[in-house]
Amino acid sequence: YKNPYYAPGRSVNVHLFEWKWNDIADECERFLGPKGFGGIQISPPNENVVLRTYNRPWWERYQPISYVLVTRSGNEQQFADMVQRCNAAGVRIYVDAVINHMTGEPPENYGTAGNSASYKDWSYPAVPYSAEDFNWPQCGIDGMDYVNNASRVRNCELVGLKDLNQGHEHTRKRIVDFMNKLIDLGVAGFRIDAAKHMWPNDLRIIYDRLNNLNRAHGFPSNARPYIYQEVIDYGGEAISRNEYTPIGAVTEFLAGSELSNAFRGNNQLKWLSSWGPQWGLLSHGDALTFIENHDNERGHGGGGGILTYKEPRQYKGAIAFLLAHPYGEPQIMSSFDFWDSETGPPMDRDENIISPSINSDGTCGNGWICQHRWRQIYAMVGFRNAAGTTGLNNWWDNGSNQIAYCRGGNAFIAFNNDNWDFNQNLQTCLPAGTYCDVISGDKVNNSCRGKMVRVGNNGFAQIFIGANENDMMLAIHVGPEV
Ligand code: LM2
Ligand code: CA
Repeated sequence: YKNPYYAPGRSVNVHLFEWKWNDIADECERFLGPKGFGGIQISPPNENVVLRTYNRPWWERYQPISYVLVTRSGNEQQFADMVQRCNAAGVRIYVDAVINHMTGEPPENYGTAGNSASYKDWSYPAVPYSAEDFNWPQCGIDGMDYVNNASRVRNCELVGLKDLNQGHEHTRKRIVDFMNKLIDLGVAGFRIDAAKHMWPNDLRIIYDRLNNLNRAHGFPSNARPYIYQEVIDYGGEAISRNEYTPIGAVTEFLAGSELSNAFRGNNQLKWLSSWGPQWGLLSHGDALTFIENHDNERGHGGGGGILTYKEPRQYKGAIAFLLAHPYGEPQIMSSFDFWDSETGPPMDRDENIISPSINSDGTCGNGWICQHRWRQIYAMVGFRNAAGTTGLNNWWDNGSNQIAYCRGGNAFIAFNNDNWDFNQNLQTCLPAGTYCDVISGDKVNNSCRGKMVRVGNNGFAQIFIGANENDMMLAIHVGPEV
């Protein structure tokens, strides 16, 4: 369950938060495929409650009404078409699976596929679920439970959301059928939402009943779905992320908090020479790493202090480090613009999600940030693919915030987070030649719009990153520039 089954030569999972299936299919063909991306995390595809009262917040999608594949992102046929086209473009799809709970206290009780539910009767007829499928007696999770009561965290309601009993066979069967339907449609795996709120043993039974990945979509035989479980664990709670690593990969929230801290200048970059498990992070094969997710970029999920697109210079630095370093299976966020923490995606008067527009410079409009289309970010996907499975070598630092390292003999990166220029003659580990820095500019028609770096016969090159440059990093690698 820990292999994302990326197509050969690809890496990096991008969360296309609240995107529509048709737009994702287009994006796979016109951008993500050509740029070497490995996969996409999509928003929950199953029917969710419609919260018109709150002006359709993004979080309505974390309140399931049924497992019918109709949401504001599209219907089942559009979903199937997306998976087909993305897999054909070499890009995998991972589903955000909301299986811990159903809806919360209603103002409204109907869903995006037109089905209704009755919260007060514990009734979700379109699944169907009734009272016996939920944990009983009803209870709520309070703050102290996280510190000292693992059973309540798992058996009581998370923010009042009706809590499913995954130990109950009928419930389990509905969940397994839902997930297997998605696997048969060609998805490569799942983000398990709120995994901390479910018993690892129940989850293991569910995972073991999942089908192998669909060979008709290009997966090898006997391939198990990639499973990354969302467990927020900064330490000090009754439930540890280590309870979940025996059954699948786990989201490593410490990666984002530590790198945000360092690239904000609150910790020297030189210490990153030991980045990975020595920092208290999960072992490499267990970790899904990221800077921010859809919760903590907007202060939900206990978030705060995490770098986001709103602080672009430090943010791009942190992402470049995450993608350049061999540790972990990295994911990046692709957001819509927001000014408060509840607002949903850009929508028209009929509450349909508005598609991102693509500007002539390749960036997005219509309220979409599309971090994955920022040159400094997609260039680092190319860097990671060029680096492949090589390790980290030739670490250099200046004793504070200027660092550099190689990935085998394929790639070299340098960072300057000091307030003076970086100007050093360094070993790049690359074959002699002239390279185009992928951070400062694309290579267009064989001409480099960014900085040129001349690597001599001994592998050394003069590396310069001015303190006032737009970006704090410089990256060069063998192979194609994209
Ligand atoms: C998650 N991971 O464990 C998701 O990443 C996170 O986005 C979800 O919360 C959460 N778990 C449940 O799937 C979001 C959002 C909450 C929101 C819930 C449900 O962060 O604020 O809660 O989705 O939509 C909302 C209200 C809350 C209310 C609740 C139930 O904000 O005040 O609680 O609905 O009505 C009374
Ligand atoms: Ca639960």
